[in-house]
This record gives sequence, structure tokens and C-alpha cells, in this order.
Amino acid sequence: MTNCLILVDLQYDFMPGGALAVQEGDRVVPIANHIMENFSMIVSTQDWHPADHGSFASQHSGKKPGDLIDLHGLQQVLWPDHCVMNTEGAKFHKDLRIEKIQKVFPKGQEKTVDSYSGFFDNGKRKATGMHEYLKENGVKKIFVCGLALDFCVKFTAVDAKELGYDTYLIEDACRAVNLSPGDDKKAIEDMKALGIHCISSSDIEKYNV
Ligand code: VGL
Ligand code: ZN
Repeated sequence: MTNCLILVDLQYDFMPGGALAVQEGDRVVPIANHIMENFSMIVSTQDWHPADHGSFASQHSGKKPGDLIDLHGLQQVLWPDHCVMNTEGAKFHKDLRIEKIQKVFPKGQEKTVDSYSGFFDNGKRKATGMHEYLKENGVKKIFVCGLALDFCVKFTAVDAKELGYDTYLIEDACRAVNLSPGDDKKAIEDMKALGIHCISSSDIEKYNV
């Protein structure tokens, strides 16, 4: 049995100064590097959008970031342009030990649908291949950390749990967007209610067995 660490979107646009900055997002990088020491299997997601992605407020006249729209049948929060493929903002933080990542799963390339989870787009229309990959490698237990807690981290953990993995969320190795105050706490409560274990990085060795 193999345990796997999933790093979610540790990219410049989610760091302070980035296009969709998450408060203290950069603090996660050294914590993630430290956690990585405990895993033989590590994968990562990478938010990777075309410049005209439908989740960008810039693509909808009269709309601004934070507005809600219907995007081809799904409710969509509009974001500032971020993580445009092959731009600086889409790169992983330079301090992240990327050489330890076995495989990167890009997501959000299809402009008609957003993709918060590392497993599927938000309409569950297409899979990224991550589930296949983890299955092939005999993974049963998944640990998730990264950015942002209340969007891509949560969606990734929820799908992992639904797909049958024993799922652990490493709370101190995440930071939230918090569009509304308290979204971080709500995300944790929602995940706990689904049976996702929410733990601290200092306890990894207890669970990573
Ligand atoms: C994310 C909003 C839009 C995330 C990605 O990584 O949490 N959030 N795209
Ligand atoms: Zn995005």
C-alpha cells in the first residue's frame, strides 16, 4: 500500500503579489517542502488556463472578480485573470522542491468549464488522469495540502474521499481565499462532515503509516 501527497496549485498567482493572491500563500511552501520528506510518492496539480478562460471576469462584459455567473450550466465565481498557461504567474514557487514531484496534473485548460479539483473539472465531464495514475500505483491513502483551502484543496480532497481514498487534509499547509470571512473554517467543517481527516503537519508521522 502506498500513501500519496497531493500538492495543490503552489503557483505564483496564488502567492502574495500574484493575480489571485491568497493571504500568506507563500507560507505554505516551506511547510510543503518539509512534509515532502515523509513521502515516497508526491504528485501536484497546476492551475493552467488559456488566456480567454470562462472563469475570468475579463471575458464577461460588465462583470468583475467575485461576481457569480452561470457558465454553461454551472454556477461560476469570476476571478481575475490568473495562471495563464506558460506565464510567470502559472509557474510553481521557485523554492518548492519540484524535483520531488513525480507527476504534475494540469487543470482548467478547457475554457468552457472551471476545474477546482485535481481529479475532474467542475462539471465532472472530464478526468485529469490523476485517479488512474494513483490507482495504478496502488495508492489507498491521500494527504492533501496547498492553495486554496476553500477552492481547489477542498474540491480535490472531497473527490479523493468520494473516489474511496482514505483522505487527510493537512490544515496548517493550506491557506484560503476567504471571499467571505470564515470560508476557511466552513471548508474544514464541510470536509470533516464527509469523513476527511483534518490534521496538522506535526502529526503526519502518526497517520502516514
Ligand atoms: C483556484 C480559484 C480559481 C485554487 C484556482 O487554486 O484554489 N481558485 N482557480
Ligand atoms: Zn483557476
